[in-house]
Amino acid sequence: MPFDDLRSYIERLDEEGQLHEVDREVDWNLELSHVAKLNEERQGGGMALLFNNVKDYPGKRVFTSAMTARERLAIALDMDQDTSLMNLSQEWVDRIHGNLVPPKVLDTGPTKENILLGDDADILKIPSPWFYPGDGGRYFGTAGYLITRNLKTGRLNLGTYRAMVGESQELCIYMIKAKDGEIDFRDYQEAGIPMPVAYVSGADPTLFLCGSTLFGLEESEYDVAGALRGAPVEVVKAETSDLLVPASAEWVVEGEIVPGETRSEGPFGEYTGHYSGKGDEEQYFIRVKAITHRNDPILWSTTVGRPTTDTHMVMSVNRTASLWNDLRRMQIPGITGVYGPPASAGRMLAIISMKPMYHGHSTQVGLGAFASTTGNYGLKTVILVDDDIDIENMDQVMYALSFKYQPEFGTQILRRGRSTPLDPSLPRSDRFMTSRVIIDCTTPYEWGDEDRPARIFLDDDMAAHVKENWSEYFG
Ligand SMILES: Cc1cc2nc3c(=O)[nH]c(=O)nc-3n(C[C@H](O)[C@H](O)[C@H](O)COP(=O)(O)O)c2cc1C
Ligand SMILES: [Mn+2]
Repeated sequence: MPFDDLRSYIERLDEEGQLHEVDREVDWNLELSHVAKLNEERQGGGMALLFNNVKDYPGKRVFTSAMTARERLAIALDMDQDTSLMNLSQEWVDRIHGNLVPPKVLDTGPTKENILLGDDADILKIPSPWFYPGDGGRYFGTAGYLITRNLKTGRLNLGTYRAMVGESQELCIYMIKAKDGEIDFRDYQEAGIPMPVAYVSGADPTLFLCGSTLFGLEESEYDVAGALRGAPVEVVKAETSDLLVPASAEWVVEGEIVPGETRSEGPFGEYTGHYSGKGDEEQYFIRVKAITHRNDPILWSTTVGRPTTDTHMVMSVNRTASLWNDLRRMQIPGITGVYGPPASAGRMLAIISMKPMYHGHSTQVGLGAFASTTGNYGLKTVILVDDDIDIENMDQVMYALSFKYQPEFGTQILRRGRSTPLDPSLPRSDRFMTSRVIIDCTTPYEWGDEDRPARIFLDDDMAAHVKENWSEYFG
């Protein structure tokens, strides 16, 4: 059963023993984020946390650490809690491949329980945390998403872009160049009109999962989320525009981004484990016109920062899924597994297992990954292994790199690919392009039997005999 809202997800986590409520007062200034982060860094990803008592904000709660354990991601996707990350991605692909479910428009919903307009729409009323000491401000938007409408096609986009609290009615948005929201804004800039936007925190978790996934420019995350959750997303019209927002959203900040207007944004402790920017970067910002929220609202936050955070886990699952889906659409045969591990935020490095079937097949898979919608953006390393390697097991991947990889013919370097401006391996002033490498650990298809290494297997009969008599050897 899909979740109707953030609360039903939190309730389910509680039933499964995955939730801890923090009743002690915590300061939104560093303390809350540090409790969350140190909790997340415990073995197994800690617990999901519901902060019930945030300094200066009685009655307003903050939810963190939702996805740092695989079990909680599985619950969000209504899957068995033992499912591995790669298998969650595989299920994701199966649910959305060739399937779109448009949202259902309702007359009203819980998000309209409180409507703040004009000067009342003050973002300082939201208990946004200050995360890391070098950050440039408090961040309302971490586990949320910006909703925009394409001026020409009418398509609604949900994009997870961080949002920093500026003045009481200004919310700065870090929308990296050529993200869908930024491309939408180009048409408004050309027409010289403001772009209506809504920033959402706290609804069905699949919406956040989709907001941070790279789909095609034409695709609406609402339609994909409908397919992923197996039911239409319920939405209502925004107060100040014709945008549609989740009917159950805990918080919605509405307003507009005005062409030509920017504010300084950041730095922010990012998922690369480094600060992005030095506080000297100008970004677009929302002129806030309205805020709607539920009674006793819950702000959904994530710590971002060094691995492993929600960002790494979520992007591991959704980037693996979208890369796998892209490769499936390319109809490249023989791919048996795709995995972007959490330590790479699922996106800087991908491991792909395959059965080479023809000359040049493994090169095709490597190039296909880099040319795909997902891999084209920021993917730097593709490791290819034979299908007998369990690619979620890093010991096995290290084994393949050690024994099956030959640097001379296993390495192909590519140049001038699209990079992310957050990549700390590039100089800060020049981060839009990156080099790439295919590390091919598969046994070359063209090798004949003479050259192929013979793998060791146990003798089946003897192994069965030993297992049968196990206790006699070890009893
Ligand atoms: C927690 C989290 C925070 C993110 N913050 C940003 C951000 O500040 N700016 C950005 O451009 N992308 C950010 N991303 C990545 C985008 O969400 C991702 O590229 C997504 O595809 C954007 O949506 P779009 O493809 O519709 O543009 C973030 C992802 C996560 C999981
Ligand atoms: Mn999009």
